[in-house]
Amino acid sequence: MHQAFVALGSNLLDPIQQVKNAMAALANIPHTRVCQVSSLYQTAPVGYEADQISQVPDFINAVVAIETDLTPLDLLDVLLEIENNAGRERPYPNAPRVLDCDLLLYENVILNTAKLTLPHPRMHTRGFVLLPLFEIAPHLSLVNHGKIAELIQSNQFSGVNKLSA
Ligand code: PH2
Ligand code: MG
Ligand code: MG
Repeated sequence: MHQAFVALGSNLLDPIQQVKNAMAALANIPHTRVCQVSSLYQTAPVGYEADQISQVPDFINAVVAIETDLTPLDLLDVLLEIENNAGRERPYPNAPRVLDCDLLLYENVILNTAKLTLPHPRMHTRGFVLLPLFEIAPHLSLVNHGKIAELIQSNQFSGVNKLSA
């Protein structure tokens, strides 16, 4: 079995329920088991223009640790299927979404293909990924960016709030 981490995000149509449904869907992937789930976090939108941001709903984000016998690309296909089953549409880049399932890490695999980049290329900059990831894997280091604990320390991320269970 191979350890992997998946980031979940939603900012449309009952995001808390969407993320909970996605956690259940991950537990049903063949040849895969869920090891740990983070809390849910309410997070301010990241990566939008200043004039857009007031129109973008907050996200619910979480991170899940899994073990799987699937290859990274097979796992990615299943994650996209879970997004599609949730009703994911892609009308324009970064459109509000019912569900985003991003493969963050797969063991220490480094991959740069058109379909999949590992580790996820932006994860080290994103509080909405690093804070839930730190909750379930506090000792983790990223190949090119060092300890996630130090990334969190040095970035002082704001707008990431853990929801009480
Ligand atoms: N996902 C994005 C862009 N910005 N911001 C937050 N807070 N949470 C996300 O999941 C998110 C985002 C692209 O996938
Ligand atoms: Mg994403
Ligand atoms: Mg995605």
